[in-house]
Amino acid sequence: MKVVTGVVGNDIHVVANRLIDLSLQARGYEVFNLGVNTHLDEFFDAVVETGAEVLMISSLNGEAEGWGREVKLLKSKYQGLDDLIMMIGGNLVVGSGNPEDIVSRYKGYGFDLVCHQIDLNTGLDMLQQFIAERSGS
Ligand code: B12
Repeated sequence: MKVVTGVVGNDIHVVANRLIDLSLQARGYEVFNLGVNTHLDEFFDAVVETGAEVLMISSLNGEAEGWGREVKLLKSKYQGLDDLIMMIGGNLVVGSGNPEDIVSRYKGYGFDLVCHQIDLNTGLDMLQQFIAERSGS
């Protein structure tokens, strides 16, 4: 399964991005890593170009909160992304907030899986479970 990943916005925190790349590969995914400082439209362009089934975005400095609001509008401009699995993780706000509120806000932005301050392997297990449930196995 193909995954496009990267760190959204003007966010230069690279360590988690490298770990995500390696961990996804270790689990058998084909990874297209756009790295840090990636703007939202670049993610969707890469999904279309590669035919990826999963878009996995990181935010460490919290600026995804601003970008998130544009996700639905931007996604609607591309054809054929209805089945794209949208996942986001890292530090999803600037400062702190109620984790339940943060998850429901990002689900409202159009993300299927929201991993606010959740360990990477737990998040990747959630993805695997989501894929299995969706395919009915
Ligand atoms: C190293 C670091 C830096 C380095 C980055 C070097 C580099 N090129 O990577 C430097 C010094 C440059 C830096 C700069 C800044 N930083 Co900084 N930085 C850190 C620090 C200390 C460690 C980050 C790290 O690498 N951790 C190791 C990795 C492995 O862990 P992680 O990033 O937490 O990722 C884990 C999970 O979040 C998860 N994960 C991440 N993404 C995803 C995605 C999915 C889908 C899933 C499932 C899981 C997942 O997986 C990882 C492993 O479990 C953290 C504080 C901390 N202790 O975490 C602050 C921190 C991230 N930085 C912070 C800030 C504010 C900044 C600056 C804005 C500071 C400033 N005023 O200039 C700038 C940002 C500049 C920019 N344009 O982005 C804040 C963000 C706060 C927030 N969101 O509210 C933090 C949390 C510090 C703090 N407590 O305030 N930083």
